[in-house]
Amino acid sequence: MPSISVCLSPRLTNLQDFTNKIAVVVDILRATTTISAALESGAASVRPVETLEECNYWQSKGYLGAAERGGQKVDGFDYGNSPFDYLNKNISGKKIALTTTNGTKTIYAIKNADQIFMGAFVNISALTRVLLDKKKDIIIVCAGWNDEVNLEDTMFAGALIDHLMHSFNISDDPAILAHNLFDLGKGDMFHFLEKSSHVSRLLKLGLKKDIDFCLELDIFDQVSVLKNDEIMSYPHQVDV
Ligand code: 3SL
Repeated sequence: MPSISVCLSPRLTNLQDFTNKIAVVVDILRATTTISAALESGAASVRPVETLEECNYWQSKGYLGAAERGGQKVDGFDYGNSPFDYLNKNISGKKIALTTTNGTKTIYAIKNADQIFMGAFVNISALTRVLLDKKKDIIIVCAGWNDEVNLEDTMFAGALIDHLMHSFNISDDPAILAHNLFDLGKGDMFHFLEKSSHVSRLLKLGLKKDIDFCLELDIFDQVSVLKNDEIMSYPHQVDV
């Protein structure tokens, strides 16, 4: 059986060997959820970039520029990091360059993985189907906040393990911890996460609607995968 393990912070990725493995990046609030929303709304791709300067560069090349710092949209860019910036918007066929505080940089912390998928509650069952089909070792990488562990990404790691555990060996303590955490909180995820640092931060910014959306299960059938430095919808790709 293939194995599934969890890396609780991008700071810990140097302890992992991603060779011949699939990485699943998770930034539930909100980057990996927002990427799914943008692709579901018809965007051609989302290019994750680390800095505002890079995002500016791609914007000057015709991409839509999307930038978030500290939970807020950065002035001078087309969009921020709310899923509602993209849902039901006229972005069909558009390429987006996105930089966020933790999510996009986490993608760059992963070296040599076979493939890098994005994880989100909004498409967890579709992602599960792809991962079951691949039958490869998986490392779920949580974006956390400023290299610290956070509750919501760990909780998602536990939920994904719950979906996969009958076909995968749980192979490390962070995976056991994540699964136990999910078990504790799954009955009412918002209530369980309410006092967590990023939920508090987003609530102060008036973004409860975003949190509720990011905790919804399976509203999309789309799966996001990184290919040639851009994130695209997996089922619509050739030769992945
Ligand atoms: O940290 C990140 O990458 C963001 O997803 C944070 S926020 O939800 O946009 O504030």
